Amino acid sequence: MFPQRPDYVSVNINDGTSFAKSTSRSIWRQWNQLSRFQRNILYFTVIAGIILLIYFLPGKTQLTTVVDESDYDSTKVAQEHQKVRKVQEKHEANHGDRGGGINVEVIEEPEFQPEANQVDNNQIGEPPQHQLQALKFNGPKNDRQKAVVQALMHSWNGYKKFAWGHDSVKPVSKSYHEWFGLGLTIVDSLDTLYMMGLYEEFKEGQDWVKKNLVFDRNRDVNLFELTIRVLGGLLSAYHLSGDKMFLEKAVELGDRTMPAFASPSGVPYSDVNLGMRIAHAPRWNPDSSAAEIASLQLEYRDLSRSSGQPRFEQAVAKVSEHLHQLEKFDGLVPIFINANTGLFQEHSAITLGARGDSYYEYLLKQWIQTGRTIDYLRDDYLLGLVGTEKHLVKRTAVNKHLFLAELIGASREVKPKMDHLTCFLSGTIVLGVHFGLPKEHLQLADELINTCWQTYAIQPTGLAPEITYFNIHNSNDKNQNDMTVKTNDAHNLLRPEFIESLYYMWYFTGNKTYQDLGWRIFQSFEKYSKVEHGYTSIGNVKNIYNTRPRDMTESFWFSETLKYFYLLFDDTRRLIDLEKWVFNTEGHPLPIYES
Ligand code: DMJ
Repeated sequence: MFPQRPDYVSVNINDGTSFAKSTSRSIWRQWNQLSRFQRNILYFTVIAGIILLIYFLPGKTQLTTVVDESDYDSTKVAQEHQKVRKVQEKHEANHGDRGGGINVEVIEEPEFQPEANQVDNNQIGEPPQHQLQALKFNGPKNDRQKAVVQALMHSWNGYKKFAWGHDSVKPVSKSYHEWFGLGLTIVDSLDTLYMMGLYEEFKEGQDWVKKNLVFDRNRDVNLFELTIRVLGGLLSAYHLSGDKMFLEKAVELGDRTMPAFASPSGVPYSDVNLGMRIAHAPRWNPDSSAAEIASLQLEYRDLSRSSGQPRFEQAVAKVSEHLHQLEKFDGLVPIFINANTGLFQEHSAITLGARGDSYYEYLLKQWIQTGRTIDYLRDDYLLGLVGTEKHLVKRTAVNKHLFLAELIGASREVKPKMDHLTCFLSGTIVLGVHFGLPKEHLQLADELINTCWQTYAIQPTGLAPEITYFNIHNSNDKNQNDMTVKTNDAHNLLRPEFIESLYYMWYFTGNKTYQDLGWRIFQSFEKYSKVEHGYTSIGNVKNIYNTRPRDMTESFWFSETLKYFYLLFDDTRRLIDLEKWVFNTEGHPLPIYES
């Protein structure tokens, strides 16, 4: 027989000691004596209490996206805006009034729906956190993305068949090209394969890196190219897949490059021998390139923070700080700098194309990578734009197309030519504006997009040449199209910069026109660059009957051009969340830290 349960709950108030002793037994006894109704009331009370607790607890327990967004809007960006305004005011006198309307409308924010769980790992000087979770991507979602994946697979298969383990495939002669001897195409492709959901192919690359990627060869390599392609590729693969092996390889590589920073000025030498662990200036020139020494910082900082070894970040931060205090030409830098003296070659050219480009790009991106906490990086970026607008922005005589000229020699003579490389700038600008920099920059971004598009559209192949010259003097002939391409500049190397900018424009505006322009270019690659075993650089964009295939697929076709196409055709626009990731100059995403 069960003892009869009382209809009430009795609470005994004892002194502390006896209560402690008998607590568990008496609670259990009392619990058994409760009626079902009384138990249900208690259940309900406890559950309601827990819900209330969760609801009213401060900060992180709320939906993170909501918290992040309100933080973002109300405080940080507003403060940054103010600071930036100050820099702007300081240099107001330098601003040119360009007139014309702004066509870019930033920023219609779509709701963020992460496809992949993204993990923050923002410790420095602390033991490395290796519990990175693998991110998951679900593959192409529409016909355009599927076409890009097909193109990637077509190239990848050619590389596998004729060049596996070598730097690049030569898809026409069915052979390979060796540059560093580091399997560049594999390392550069890893994160693209991963983002496209091509896990089998990713695994092939991962296995190769694990077993075959070694850095002990007695061979000179270019520090910048090595950093953006190999170090960036390894780090990105590490962050996406969570495989520590990639980080270990990256640390070993970082170690072997450190002699490059042992110059009297701290400005790195351009070439490093990984096997011998020695570094030197290039054989053909005593200087390093400004863009090259200023475009290592995202990778080395990330290496330090991921590995817990601060020396990598320290070495590159010193370079940035050194550059910051050098005198510039209204924020613009000459493209050569001497590693021994630490001084610019003052009479070298000024350009946002080759050897200048990513100096400006990394000022902004470093600022973003460090949670927008290092003001001088943002300020130098803004000054660079001020100088660009004052000295480099020019217009063609007939059609008034905006382009960015180069300045040559001590007299800073204007040379009306622009590299395709310069087309990266629109994307960088719109990224900066998203993070609170002055919206006025959008006009430059927009007009440059239009001009870059023209460099594609006016060619019979629909592909842009490496370099375009602009007519700035003769406005008499109303029929001339203002742009000319010299025979030696008519090649197309499958470069990414314009597609990259289209992606950023699409990401921040949601304007489908950018996708459509990209699709037209993609089709031109299909028509004029595709060969039986991949895609090749061509020597001539000006003649559809004589494109002169060059028999070369640069690894940035895999790491950037195809990746940015894929992201451009992502209708959700949030496959990679730019609040959390920043792309290095080779298209490898790295995490954004809080500071
Ligand atoms: C890439 O290696 C990088 O984008 C670099 O910043 C410039 N050149 C190529 C692509 O064109």
